[in-house]
Amino acid sequence: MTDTATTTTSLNKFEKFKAEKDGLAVKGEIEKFAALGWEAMDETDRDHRLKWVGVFFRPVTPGKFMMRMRLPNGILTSSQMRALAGVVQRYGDDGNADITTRQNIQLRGIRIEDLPDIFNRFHAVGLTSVQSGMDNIRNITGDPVAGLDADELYDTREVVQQIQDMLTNKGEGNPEFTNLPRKFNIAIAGGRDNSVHAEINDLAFVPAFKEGTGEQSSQSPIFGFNVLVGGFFSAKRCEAAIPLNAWVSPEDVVAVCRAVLEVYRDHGLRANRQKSRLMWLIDEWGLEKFRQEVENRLGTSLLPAAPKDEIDWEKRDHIGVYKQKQPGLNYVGLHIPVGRLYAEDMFEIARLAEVYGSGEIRFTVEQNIIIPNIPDSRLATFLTEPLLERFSIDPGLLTRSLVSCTGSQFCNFALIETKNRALGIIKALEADLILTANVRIHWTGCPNSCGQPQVADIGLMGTKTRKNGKAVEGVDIYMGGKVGKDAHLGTCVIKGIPCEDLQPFLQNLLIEHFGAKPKQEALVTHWSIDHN
Ligand code: SRM
Ligand code: SF4
Repeated sequence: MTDTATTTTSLNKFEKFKAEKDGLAVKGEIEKFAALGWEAMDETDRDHRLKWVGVFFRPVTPGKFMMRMRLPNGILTSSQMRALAGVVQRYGDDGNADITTRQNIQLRGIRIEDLPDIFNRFHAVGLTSVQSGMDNIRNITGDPVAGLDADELYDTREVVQQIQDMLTNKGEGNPEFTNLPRKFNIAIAGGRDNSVHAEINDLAFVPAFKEGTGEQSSQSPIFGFNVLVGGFFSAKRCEAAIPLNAWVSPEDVVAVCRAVLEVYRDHGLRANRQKSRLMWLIDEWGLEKFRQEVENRLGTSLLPAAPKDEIDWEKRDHIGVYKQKQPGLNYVGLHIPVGRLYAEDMFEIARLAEVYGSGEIRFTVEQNIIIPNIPDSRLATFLTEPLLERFSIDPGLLTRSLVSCTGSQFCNFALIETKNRALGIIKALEADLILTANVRIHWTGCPNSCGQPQVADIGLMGTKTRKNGKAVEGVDIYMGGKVGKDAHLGTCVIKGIPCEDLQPFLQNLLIEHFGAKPKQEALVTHWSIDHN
């Protein structure tokens, strides 16, 4: 395989349809599609190119599309939340929304005939869903408590917005970056606890101080970021990002993103989609050549990395009430079970953010919500709001850290149902066990790993297995994922546990490895990690 895209004859079907017509071209055809209806549309436009404007055909619910937004740094306003709620509301029982593992939101039940109106509504409140799927750059994550946290090293909000503006032409769509070899993930960490899972992104920036040199040598250390590259999960291979040996000042982050993306766009491997993520190019070239090409695009040398980064805290989950750096103000993290919201919840969250806070709402990569800027004087009343009975500030120790991907309810890749099953099993485990610390359990419906089982204490990856000679839904179990300081990926420790046996299996795992105690001795079973 050579550096560049392969010849037309050997193009795979995705490269072929991208070469025939750029994905973003569908932006000008939305009225036409709305008039045609989903059944009469060209299939490639419907099933693939619409993802360039964030609209996903769902084979599981044909005619009811999903829309994936872009929310830089996971931040939105109450009017934006109301606009999203209004869209979901019109679909009755089909309408709902999910907060995603990239601090983002997806809406469900969308009808193609409503798209022109939906896009107008988004435009009116400054929302965009452009370039959020297929071979584009995903939602850019930033510190969820940026600008609120007294201990933060850098407020990531502005730079995340600048990167999105550059890559998407301020949300209108940017053809420069609509034909990447594959998806691409970017994260910027601003605090000491790596709230964004920097290590699982194709490109990540982590806080690091550099000693001044030359005339600056007498000055105090200068703030900037060490750059990580090549982190990704896929069904075939999962890798943590590796250091590029580069330190960049905050003003240079946007230019470095552009340079890395240009190198990936122009040289990333395109023949085999299983090998198209950035790390495969770094493997083929070696890190030195990749770094050199980034420098060529930048038109200047990169400084070597600072000797150490500043990620030295355990990861926080931001659930509960916390003082902000602004005196007299608080941010409150609400737990949203598996990230699922309905229209009435979304309207209510918007109302609470306006009445008690400044109207701002934030999402975390754990699929939860933060409402910032609540004055001390209003906090007590806020905490009595009925919505907090469902979206708790103090959930059970397993519920608190539960994360789940979409699963078979809406995703055709799924090998198992995830969200409802995850909630049911966690509830039963919490009823049977006394826990002393939270245990991070992540569910993902297939090896694509959208639910990030490799970062969890216990990761559950959907699979098909056999029980009593019959094919049944099961999970492969991952353990050892570490987040925050010294983050590293967990690995698969046991394969093919049938979902119907999972609750006793997890119960034993929690007792043996996480200090849980059964409420009744009789509940202890003899499943263990050695079982196979
Ligand atoms: Fe994902 C494909 C859902 C985060 C790795 N992912 C999909 C699709 C679009 C498949 C499809 O068309 O049905 C899923 C849509 C299902 C649906 O209807 O909701 C889907 N991915 C999600 C979300 C919603 C999971 C969630 O419940 O939160 C997350 C949306 C994030 C966002 O707002 O953009 C989501 N996906 C991730 C992550 C986690 C992350 O970014 O931290 C990963 C692993 C990290 C990575 O990509 O390196 C991830 N998704 C994948 C992959 C494997 C990529 C690969 O290189 O092979 C696929 C399959 C693909 O792209 O072909 C995939
Ligand atoms: Fe769908 Fe698999 Fe991603 Fe879950 S992990 S959302 S099942 S592609």
